[in-house]
Amino acid sequence: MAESDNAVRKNDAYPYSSGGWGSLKAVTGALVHEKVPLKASTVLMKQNKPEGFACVSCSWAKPADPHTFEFCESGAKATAWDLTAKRMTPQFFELHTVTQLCAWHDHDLEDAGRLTAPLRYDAATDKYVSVSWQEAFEDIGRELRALDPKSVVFYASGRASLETSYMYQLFARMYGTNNLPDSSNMCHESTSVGLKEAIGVGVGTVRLEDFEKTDLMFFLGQNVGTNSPRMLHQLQEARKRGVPIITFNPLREPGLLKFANPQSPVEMMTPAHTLISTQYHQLKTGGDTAALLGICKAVIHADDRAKEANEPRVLDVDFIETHTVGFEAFANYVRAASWDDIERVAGLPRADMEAAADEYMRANAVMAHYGMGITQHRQGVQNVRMLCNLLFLRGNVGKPGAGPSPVRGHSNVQGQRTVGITEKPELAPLDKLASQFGFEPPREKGMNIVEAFEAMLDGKVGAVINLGGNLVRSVPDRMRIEPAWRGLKLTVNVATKLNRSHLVHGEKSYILPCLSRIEIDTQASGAQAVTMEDSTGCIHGSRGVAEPASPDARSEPYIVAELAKHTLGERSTIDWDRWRNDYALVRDEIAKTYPESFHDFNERMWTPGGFPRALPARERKWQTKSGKAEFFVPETLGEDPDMPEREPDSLRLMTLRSDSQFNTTIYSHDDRFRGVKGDRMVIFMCEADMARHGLKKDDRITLRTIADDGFDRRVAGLRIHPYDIPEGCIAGYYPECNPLLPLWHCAKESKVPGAKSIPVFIVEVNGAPREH
Ligand SMILES: Nc1nc2c(c(=O)[nH]1)N[C@H]1C(S)=C(S)[C@@H](COP(=O)(O)OP(=O)(O)OC[C@H]3O[C@@H](n4cnc5c(=O)[nH]c(N)nc54)[C@H](O)[C@@H]3O)O[C@H]1N2
Ligand SMILES: Nc1nc2c(c(=O)[nH]1)N[C@H]1C(S)=C(S)[C@@H](COP(=O)(O)OP(=O)(O)OC[C@H]3O[C@@H](n4cnc5c(=O)[nH]c(N)nc54)[C@H](O)[C@@H]3O)O[C@H]1N2
Ligand SMILES: [Mo]
Repeated sequence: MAESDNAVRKNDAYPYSSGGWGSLKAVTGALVHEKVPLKASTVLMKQNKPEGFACVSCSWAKPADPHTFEFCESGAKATAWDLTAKRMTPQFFELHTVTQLCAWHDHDLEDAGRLTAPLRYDAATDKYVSVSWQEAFEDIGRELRALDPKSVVFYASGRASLETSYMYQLFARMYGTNNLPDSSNMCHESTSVGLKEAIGVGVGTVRLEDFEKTDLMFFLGQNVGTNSPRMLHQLQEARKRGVPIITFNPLREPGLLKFANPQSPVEMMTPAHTLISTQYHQLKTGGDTAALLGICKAVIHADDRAKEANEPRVLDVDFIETHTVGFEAFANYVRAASWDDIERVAGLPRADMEAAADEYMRANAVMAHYGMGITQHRQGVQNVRMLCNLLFLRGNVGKPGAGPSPVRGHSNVQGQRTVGITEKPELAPLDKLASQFGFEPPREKGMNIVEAFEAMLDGKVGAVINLGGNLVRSVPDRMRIEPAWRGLKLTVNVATKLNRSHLVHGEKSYILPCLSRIEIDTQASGAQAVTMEDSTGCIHGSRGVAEPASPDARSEPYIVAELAKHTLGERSTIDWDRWRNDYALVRDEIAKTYPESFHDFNERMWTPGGFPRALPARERKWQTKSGKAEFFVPETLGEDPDMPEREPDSLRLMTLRSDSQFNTTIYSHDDRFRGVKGDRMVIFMCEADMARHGLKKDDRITLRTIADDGFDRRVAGLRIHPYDIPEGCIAGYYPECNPLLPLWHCAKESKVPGAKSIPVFIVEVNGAPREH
């Protein structure tokens, strides 16, 4: 298919391409709004630089030879949000009861500024009151000792450093539980499960140098312009070499169409834009398995013909024979699959999938980038396996310029798993930890997020310790979760800013204010640095550069060490004070636990571009069950089992991010890329569906989830915003739409909530009921 047909169309009337002047204006606006002193804005120059600090926004790779401004609009907003001059002091809490604060918007809560001192909930006054660190640690330790460790959940929200994370998992395990869910459970867990089964490592295999060697990139269900904008640098370089980019996304996302680089004077001065996607396929949400199957079908068909005609083979036969198992079963399944079914489920014409296959067959090295559009489905793991099937057909794993590339979320979410934050005992080196620290770690499986909240609904959870995060807002089924959360005995929140989860507190509740990693962290042995792992498996040092928000805030390693010390007491052989005083000692222990990836950790942590962790699949060593890369026969074409296909009025709701939020942190109510201003209660719908449902722009509707479990899940006041999106699919914002997402509507293998395909009906329009 010709480029112009399915790439950028002449009438793509989007107000902005990603980057460009709009982006620079937004950065300046964010700094001014936060009253960040001009001096502090020079902090941005140290963002993602060797010897500087690792951005607190996304986890994209940090190059060895960074651009002068190695930050993006999203990263600058996140930095400004942390460096804000606004403060939430104990005096603030004297003026407001928790009940009053519950009426505040999420944006306003965080916008009130950084937390400055430890706080404890006081039921008599319904206020958070000041408490000393010593008192807080002692009381939390006492409470935890009185609870059954199996009823305590240790959540981690993907941002905390490798040092903090390693200490945190040791603390939980010495205390007696593997209940270590992290944000990955709602995010790329489908990757951790799917890639592990397929190629033997649960993470992507591409590195930055691969972008210089690739011939083709797929982009599935990831919104690069908003959620990992620094990656646009690599995409743009590749596009300049003529590398095609084939995108599969139901929405026409401006950030995936064209790019003006705010750091290139030429592109800023002229209307020239680089085209990002050379093919743009607007499949139905949940249609990825079918679309990928269609591409595989075209490729296998071409190979069958080549074989018959004695022409050069299309498949990488050598790779398939030497390195894989399960090819024949997969190929037979693909040959038997009907194009009619594929087209129906993918919502794409056969010609689109053939056009993608044609490019794929021409390319020698192919990468596949993907995000939440793939993983957050009932069939999320299957989607990941299908992507691997496609890559295996032409040997696109473990060679330069090729491989699966899950674009991870939080800045250290991948690293937290690497150093033992996992509820799955088989993924943590328990024997090693046992001998290194002289204790008997629990061996039974801990709870992931969905399991933890199911247990909470059953009254089986006593306490939740939150190392960051805002679970009351980020998990599914908010209306059921909030009352259950209120029933907890203890909630402990290590946080930079106030959020809803702190207000929906347990019987006892603490807020422990921590430093942001942008800030200078001084301990007894001097200034400290920490480390993180980026999306490409490279590990970087990060040193804070700004003055701490408050002399009374503490670093995350400090807080975790004190919590462990006060909870474990004599039971722990670890000298937590020494670790708290000098993080280099923690890195030495990480190196002992994981020598393959972390040997000489302290010496290597400042390697420009980071040092790579071990990734056997990159060398075509497959740590899978069979010892080979594993093809997979899909169970279904990808249909969501909860989606009533035959209900004419049902809609599939995907919940996604605007360009002015970082997860539950809402920077503003605008979505510059999608042309939305001042409102997040929005539903994106195509004109055909608007006509079918008799709706006009700006009508307000109420959505209700289709489920027969006896719960009435609805969200009202959603404003119709016409958008280029396939029929039957609608989109709204996360977390506003989370009350619609049932807890059980998740991938069965990974338990990632199906946030991209919620079956819903319209039950009200402008206040008037509709029959269903
Ligand atoms: N500025 C900013 N950066 C962030 C974040 C943030 O909130 N703000 N969050 C961070 C985190 S934790 C994460 S996990 C990542 C998330 O980054 P993404 O993976 O980009 O997540 P989403 O914004 O949820 O949107 C996913 C995209 O998937 C598309 N999509 C929806 N359903 C389907 C489908 O069925 N198939 C396909 N092919 N596409 C689909 C949507 O149209 C959207 O473009 O970003 C990280 N970076
Ligand atoms: N419907 C729907 N639901 C989703 C998603 C979706 O796409 N749709 N996406 C899911 C995904 S991918 C994710 S990752 C989760 C995220 O879910 P969470 O991890 O629960 O949420 P965050 O919004 O990242 O957490 C924000 C809070 O972290 C605290 N914080 C910020 N910086 C720091 C720091 O440096 N240290 C500490 N200790 N605390 C800090 C602040 O108090 C802030 O309020 O949500 C998931 N939920
Ligand atoms: Mo995420």
